[in-house]
Amino acid sequence: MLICNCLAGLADLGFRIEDVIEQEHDAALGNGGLGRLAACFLDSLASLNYPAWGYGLRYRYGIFKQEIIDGYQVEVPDYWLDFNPWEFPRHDVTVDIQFFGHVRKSTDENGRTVAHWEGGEIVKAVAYDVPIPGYATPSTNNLRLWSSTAASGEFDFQKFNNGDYESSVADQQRAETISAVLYPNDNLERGKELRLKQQYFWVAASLYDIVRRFKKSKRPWKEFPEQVAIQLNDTHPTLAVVELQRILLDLEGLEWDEAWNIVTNTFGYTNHTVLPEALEKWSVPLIQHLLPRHLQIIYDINLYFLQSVERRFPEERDLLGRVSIIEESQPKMVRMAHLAIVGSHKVNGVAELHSDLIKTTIFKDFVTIFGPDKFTNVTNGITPRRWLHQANPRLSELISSKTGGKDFLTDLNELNKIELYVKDKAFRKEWADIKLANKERLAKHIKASAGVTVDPTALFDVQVKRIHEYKRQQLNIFGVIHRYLTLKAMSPEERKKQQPRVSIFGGKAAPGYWMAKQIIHLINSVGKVVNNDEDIGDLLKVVFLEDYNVSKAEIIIPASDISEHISTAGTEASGTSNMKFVLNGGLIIGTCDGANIEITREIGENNIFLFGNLAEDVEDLRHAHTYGTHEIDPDLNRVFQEIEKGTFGSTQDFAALISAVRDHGDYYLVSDDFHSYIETQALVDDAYRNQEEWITKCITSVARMGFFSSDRCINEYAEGIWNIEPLRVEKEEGA
Ligand code: CR1
Repeated sequence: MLICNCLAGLADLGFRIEDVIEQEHDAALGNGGLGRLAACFLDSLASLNYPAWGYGLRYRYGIFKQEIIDGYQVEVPDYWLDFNPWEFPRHDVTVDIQFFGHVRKSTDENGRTVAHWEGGEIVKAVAYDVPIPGYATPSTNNLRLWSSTAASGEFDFQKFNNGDYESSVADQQRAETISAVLYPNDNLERGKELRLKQQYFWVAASLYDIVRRFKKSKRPWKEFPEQVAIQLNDTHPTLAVVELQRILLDLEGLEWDEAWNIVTNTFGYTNHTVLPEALEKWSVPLIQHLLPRHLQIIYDINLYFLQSVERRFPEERDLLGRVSIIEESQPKMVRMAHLAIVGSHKVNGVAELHSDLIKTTIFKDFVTIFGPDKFTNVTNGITPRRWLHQANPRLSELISSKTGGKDFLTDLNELNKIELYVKDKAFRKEWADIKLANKERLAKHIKASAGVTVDPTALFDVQVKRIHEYKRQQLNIFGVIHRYLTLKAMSPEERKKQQPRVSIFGGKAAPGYWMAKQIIHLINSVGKVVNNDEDIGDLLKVVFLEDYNVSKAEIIIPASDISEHISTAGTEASGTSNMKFVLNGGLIIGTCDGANIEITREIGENNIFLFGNLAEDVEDLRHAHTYGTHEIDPDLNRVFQEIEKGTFGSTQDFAALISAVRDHGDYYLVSDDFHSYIETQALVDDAYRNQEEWITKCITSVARMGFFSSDRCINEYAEGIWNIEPLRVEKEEGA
């Protein structure tokens, strides 16, 4: 009903709804899978009627806009907030946040030492609320984003009138800097003071909000963990553990043990990566300077923790150093993951392999200390509302016609009903038509944005995600070059028998990640040569789509035949686009990594193209590269020689990509996996030629994807970690 009214209302005003929708800007709040997972979770929480809020920072400049100029990535600021009709400024909801200063201790009337954090500076946090409506329910949750401003809210008129214009606005500007910009790294941490300021600003404002709401209920503090669950989405908000302990201890007057019991029963911690360069550490002097009281509390948490470990494991002297929250380096560092584990009652990974890996590698000692029950797995999921219904309306419609309505959008296991139609001619025809239409739409987009003409009947091979060496876009582009060389060496007759392919790439490189930027440059350079080679024609096209984001994903994902999830085994915690691609009727070529493994288990190994070494072999292979001989795969060597000949232009730019594999230990095992990658890509070509079989694989896979709904995932968090139940809400009619 509502949508009809909107259509009619807009028409009266002389607008088309499509044009109005086009005006909406993607939220620029995240880098990659971590943020997008949170967005799926918010959708599920509201749709399942869980009373839950999201908290974050209202970045003035979120993730940058990517332009490709002469084959290179150029970063441009994205003014996403200039038009954002979804946010509600809440000037009535503000919190004063303190930084710097010093700690004074006093003794109260009971002889108890009380800490007072004094001095320093105050910055004001202002709430901006973004409503999160659930699907087919009146429930609407809230995403509260904090924006920073000077505590006075206006600049110093005294200074201004005295002609000191510059310093009159300086305070305001310094305060606003805190929420000004999102650090654009995915899976990489750099210990910058401003980032630590952002983290504390965000968690302090959010906790103040949560505590204020709890105090209104007038319940005793011991009930706090029954009323409130806080999930740490990676370690970035871990200071919340310390902040809650500070509130309970210094402001509410609780004893240490009572407070700590409340804290640890409130928090849960989700680990999203095992990459060492992504594990957060903050220097002790930096925390001391910015948050002097918090550093004292961190030291106390660590002291009591290490004392308890020592009591239980008196013989194991090394253990204390390994699990300590403080790393005894120069300077000393606070290990945020250790703090998050010690401060939480549950720790989870995001796919089975990943959850096993954290238990046996980076957090092994903590399993010994806390026991295995503290560690659990919650495999990631995606919302079918956005990633099927919205992104692929025709497929959603077809599924709905066979499953008896839209129930599959709230119970994704309903998808299994379509397996009954796998042999149904009309169903298969409509299925194939939808895929072709989606590919035609993408072909148009490719023409408009990259200027390349592609044949929509070719096999569309897609890798879209952040550019990172561990995700191995370099393996993909080396494979593309190998394909090009193989085609070039063929006679025209032989070429005619080959499966035409369009290799589509998209993704942003962190501005400071030089190697990732070289990968983008190589992809574009290869495209330039291949796409203009008349011998090759439509047999191979290589496209880099600029500025990959959620809106582009909604066009790209439904148009994929095969998508690439080819990280070095053990490095991709889960991946979530793998789920989106399969749900949209595309197959996967992938390594035994992250959620690929569970996708295989669900859809069947005949419906996925797996290749490469296993996680359990990675350590030995790396060791062999360093200490033994490292023979580069001969096909890969041919690729390297071609690049070095200058076939794709500037050899200098690409030298580092080659030497990372050939001379510097090949940390990501590109050479080790190259042969099986190429062989498996040949299997993909063969399989695609048999369209009937291919469509059967696609339909079967979609039918078996029910497990990967973020609704299942959120229910697991609710039951296993938060101990909350959904509210009973009348279902909305006609949704
Ligand atoms: C992982 O790299 C996972 C998402 C969401 C990322 C990716 O494999 O799907 O998290 N990790 O769980 C991350 O961003 C900081 O860590």
